[in-house]
Amino acid sequence: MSFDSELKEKTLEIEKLIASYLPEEKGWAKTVMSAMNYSVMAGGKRLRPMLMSETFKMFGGCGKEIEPFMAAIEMIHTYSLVHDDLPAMDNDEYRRGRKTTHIVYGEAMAVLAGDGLLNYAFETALKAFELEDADLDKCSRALSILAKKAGIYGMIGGQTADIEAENLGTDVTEEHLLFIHEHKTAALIQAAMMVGAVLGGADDSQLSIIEDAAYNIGIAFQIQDDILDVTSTLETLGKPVGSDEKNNKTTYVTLKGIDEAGAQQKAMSAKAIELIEGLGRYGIKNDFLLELIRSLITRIK
Ligand code: GRG
Repeated sequence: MSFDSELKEKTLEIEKLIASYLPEEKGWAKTVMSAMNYSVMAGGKRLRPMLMSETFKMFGGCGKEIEPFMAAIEMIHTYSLVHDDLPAMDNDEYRRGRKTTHIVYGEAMAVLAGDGLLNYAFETALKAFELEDADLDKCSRALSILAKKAGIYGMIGGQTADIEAENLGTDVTEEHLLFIHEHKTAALIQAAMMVGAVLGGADDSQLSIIEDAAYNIGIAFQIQDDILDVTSTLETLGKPVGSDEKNNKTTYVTLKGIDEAGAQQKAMSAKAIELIEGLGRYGIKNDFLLELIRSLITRIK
């Protein structure tokens, strides 16, 4: 099967899995559940659950405990998008080719849907502990990675630094920008791959290789996001382009120019591939995962 067909098939399977963990829309709080489901089921590449499941398989994982964690990370990712699109943050009208949650449900309900998704992510991940034969030690290590990488020492910390960097203009240094990218973007990609590795049975030194590889993937992914914000279109991306300029954001592209940003993106992707290929010495390999990382270098959305 070609990589593209396999990617399509796996994305559909992940969509189904995520849908099976979403709340039923009923009762007096039905509106928030409906806004949560609208946001999660709006599409998206499902990259984080896919990286998680492929890393899990790479380490020989085969149980069901990965599934609640896959749904949980997509819920956390989606909440971050819902909140990021709010008028108080990026104020965007389109995401994943659809109207953003606050445009459809109003601002108050979008705040609550984001909060709901973040909390429900942990309610969902905890379901892994209830599975028969669950390895509770691995599950609690995985949960702790997920919580930390999504929080103030991870994604929320990165978003804070990002918001404060707006309007600093040329005073934003490369070091500052790297902190933002590492925390806002790479942290959740690290969480995805590290949760997969821990549940799959990686030891500490292998886990640290995965953390490093995911760091490189995360920064490369963000640089490509910055490039697409300048070079793509609303139709292709499903969200507005020129958003960084609108919000006065310093990005790799404004700091280094498109060519150097592109070269750095490729170098970091190559580093990630080299680190993962290095695990081959332990007999740990997954060709689909490597192909997936390669595909991010040339992604157009
Ligand atoms: C509100 C705490 C909080 C955090 C927001 C996600 C985020 C942090 C901001 C959104 C803007 C942005 C450029 C984030 C960097 C990560 C990123 C490129 C997200 C988009 O991820 P994709 O491309 O989205 O995987 P899909 O829609 O495919 O799932």
